[in-house]
Amino acid sequence: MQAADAAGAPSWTAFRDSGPLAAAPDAGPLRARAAEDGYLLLRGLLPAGPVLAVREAILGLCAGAGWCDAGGRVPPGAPGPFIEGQPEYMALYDAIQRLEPFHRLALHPRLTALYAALFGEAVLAHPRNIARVMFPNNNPHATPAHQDALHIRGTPETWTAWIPLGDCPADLGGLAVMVGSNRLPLLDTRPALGAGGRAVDAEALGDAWVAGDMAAGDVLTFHSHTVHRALPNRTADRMRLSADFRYQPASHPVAPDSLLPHFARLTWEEIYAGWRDPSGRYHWREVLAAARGGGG
Ligand SMILES: O=C(O)CCC(=O)C(=O)O
Repeated sequence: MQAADAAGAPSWTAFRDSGPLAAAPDAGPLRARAAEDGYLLLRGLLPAGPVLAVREAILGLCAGAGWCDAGGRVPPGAPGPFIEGQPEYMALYDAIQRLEPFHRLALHPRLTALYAALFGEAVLAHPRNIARVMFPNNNPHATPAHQDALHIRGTPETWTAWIPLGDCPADLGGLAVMVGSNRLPLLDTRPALGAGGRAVDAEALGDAWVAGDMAAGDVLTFHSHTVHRALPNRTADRMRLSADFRYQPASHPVAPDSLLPHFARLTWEEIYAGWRDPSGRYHWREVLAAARGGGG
């Protein structure tokens, strides 16, 4: 158990690793764990290579803007910290959204196989892929406690994959999840600082937080009603990079904006313009057509 602290981070116990369940041929125990805990921590689900390739590409953009060096270390006097919504952040974020390896990572066969096992049917990977660049000492702007269903709508049976882009010790600002909160209804929210801009009253929910160190290739996935929040990035000079990808059963309703680029500042045509390999573009169209009986 970690002690609660002045930065407002909750006390937490360690994640339960469900990696062995994901590797088993029978999906029953994996589904039972997902239904019970509302989250799955899957160590080494992804090979580190493609995760680190996305990290390197994003850090290249950040280094080009002078925010940090190519290793993610913020030098004294560097511009920032910047947060989502600020013009400097959004200009760099547009460049992240154009990165082919970033979008391709969301379609990694180990991710789609995981959700096929969890759902027992065809998987719709939302293309609205999210990246986060969290500066050091961002405490007031660490993502507040929330349920993704508020933003996703469509079907509650949507699961988020939170993937640290590089090794992510808890002190770098990992994610904390409230065990079993997937069984809660959609909760009231209030305006708050940090990604998403709204928070639930987490203190009223108890202290069943789990969190911990994660490594490149680890995946934390959770149900759209599962309450989660970021821990503060307590490091003096390290960027925390992560990705959020979402998946749902293909036969369930989908909100139209889940099929748009995150923040909808660019079109898919603009995002795809520089891609070397055209496969994977508009991947959701075929999945939705098949799920709704229209064929490929
Ligand atoms: O990475 C973060 O700080 C926030 C991730 C998250 O909670 C989300 O996108 O829903």
